[in-house]
Amino acid sequence: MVCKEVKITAEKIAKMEIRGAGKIARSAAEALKACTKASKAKSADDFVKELGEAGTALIAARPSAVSLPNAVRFIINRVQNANLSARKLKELTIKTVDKFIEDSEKAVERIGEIGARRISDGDVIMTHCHSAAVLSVIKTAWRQGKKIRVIATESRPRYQGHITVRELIKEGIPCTLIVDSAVRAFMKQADKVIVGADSIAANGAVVNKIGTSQLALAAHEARVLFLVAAESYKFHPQTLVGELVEIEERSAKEVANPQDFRGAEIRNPAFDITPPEYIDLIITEKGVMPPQAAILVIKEEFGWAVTGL
Ligand code: RUB
Repeated sequence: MVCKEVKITAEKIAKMEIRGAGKIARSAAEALKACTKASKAKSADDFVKELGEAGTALIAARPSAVSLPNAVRFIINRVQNANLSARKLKELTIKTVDKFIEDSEKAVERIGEIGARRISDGDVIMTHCHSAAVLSVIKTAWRQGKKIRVIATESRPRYQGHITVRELIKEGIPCTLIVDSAVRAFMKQADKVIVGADSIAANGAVVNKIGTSQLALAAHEARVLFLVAAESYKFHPQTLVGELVEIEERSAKEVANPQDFRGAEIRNPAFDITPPEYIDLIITEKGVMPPQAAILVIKEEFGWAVTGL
């Protein structure tokens, strides 16, 4: 039986009331903290079991964003490997969650600082969906006085592009909202494309909102730089041992009312994969790197022994 807080968070993640890879990870960590505070476990074994069950329920909520299992494992691995009493383990869990959240927020800020160095005065930046890491880069550059403009796709079917545009308007950044199918037509106006990531595989391929790979293709054709902004916990350790990133397929009802199209199949994959050949740079809190360096990040973050994860 998982605690109420975990159930509520898992449900909110599944329904996308909590969304965006970074936010999903931090909310899952918060849920583990709430679960720890509510735990009545008297023995260390019982507590670790409870935490494990909570982690499994959270991980099952959305499959494509590796930030979610990475966050859960970061916390549980530390607790599991500590030989402490239940009370001490609970204290350690809370501390580990707080550290994860603090580091994750700092990473977004640092990505903003590093990424902004790649933005020039006058740049037109195209983006897709809504990514906190991307907005950190754009806002930092703007706050540095760079006169930039943003072209944002609406990102059907859930219109996360609207969230991006509202955030840009609030900041006073000039922006243009376009339909997803206008990407190629507007690419000529762009100097750079910056997108976020839900998972980055060992070969440098990036899993992000459906349509990202079309932006990459159009950017490649128009010789526009294609950048990805992502924290290092969005790199996927199991891809090193051959695991494929599962692409989440969401309800057809998000696309259209199936009753109106009886006899037709309606598909709704939430993410797609952009191959490394179409990516110029990945901006992480640790620095800017080509996608081919993904394997080094995975090695540094998770070690080679990922099979036991
Ligand atoms: C969101 C999405 C974002 C990444 C990165 O998809 O694809 O680009 O999650 O976001 P969804 P962030 O809306 O389906 O969750 O930089 O905020 O972690």
